[in-house]
Amino acid sequence: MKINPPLLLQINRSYLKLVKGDNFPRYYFQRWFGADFSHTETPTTKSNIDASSAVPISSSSMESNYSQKMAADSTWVSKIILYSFWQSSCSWRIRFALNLKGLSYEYRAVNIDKGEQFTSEFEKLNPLHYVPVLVDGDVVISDSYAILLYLEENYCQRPLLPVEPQLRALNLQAASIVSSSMQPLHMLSVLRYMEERVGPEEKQSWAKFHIQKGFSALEKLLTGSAGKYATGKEVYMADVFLAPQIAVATKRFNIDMSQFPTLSRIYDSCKALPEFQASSPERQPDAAL
Ligand SMILES: N[C@@H](CCC(=O)N[C@@H](CS)C(=O)NCC(=O)O)C(=O)O
Repeated sequence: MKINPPLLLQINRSYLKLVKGDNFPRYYFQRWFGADFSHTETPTTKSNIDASSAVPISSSSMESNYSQKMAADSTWVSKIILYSFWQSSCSWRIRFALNLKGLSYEYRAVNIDKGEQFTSEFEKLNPLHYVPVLVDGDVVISDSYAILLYLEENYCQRPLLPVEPQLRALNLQAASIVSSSMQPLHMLSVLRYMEERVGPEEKQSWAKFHIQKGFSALEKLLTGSAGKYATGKEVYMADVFLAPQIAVATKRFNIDMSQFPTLSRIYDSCKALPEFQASSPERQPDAAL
């Protein structure tokens, strides 16, 4: 049977519209064009919370080849805004994930060192006063784990979770160890609290203890599954959470990674990725170098 190509295209479009709803034009174009990682202006849209006026501290964006092509399409408007701080490892996870998925976004800097997370405008976005916050049209999400799952469900290009159940669970577990059992114990507000109540030395050894504990567990957990990346040949969610954590642990807390050979190998693989390099703190518009 001969199939008419325009008809095929139409069926494909209807199917995608069905499964992706309003995201169809963006989804369609993002599947077709690649991305690069230079900062320029990106159009934005309104959300229920007026995210555009939330923290107008400094604003830049990730623009890509495909988004320029998308901008030419009148139906497509970039929606993703990321509230981020250059040194925040939680924000770094999302910058890395967005780059891996080839999604352009507008970067809005929130200086958590200067307390900009406590403004009433930012509180509307995240009552917990933490970065990152991702705004995608009317959707506002303020936790890196939830953001990653949201991106995974709504932007299916370059999956960050494998299909195989065991490997999928392993990725979720590794990401959860980083985001629940490591980073919260050495975050800015916790260390400030400790410094005030206990002392500066204790603050550092407390952080180091919990980082080493987490890495020891992750080293054991991932040794059997790791290839180039944490769970094999492909970069997935475990890597997205692990690599920024290792970077922060070595730079800020002087953790010796030679005791964790598997994690070190995974980190080296991530460091070689342009998507990781572009997401690094020093490449962000608010980097104070
Ligand atoms: N569970 C949250 C944690 C977010 C978080 O701890 N963010 C840090 C930066 S990495 C922050 O905003 N800290 C501000 C503070 O401690 O006051 C996530 O994964 O997004």
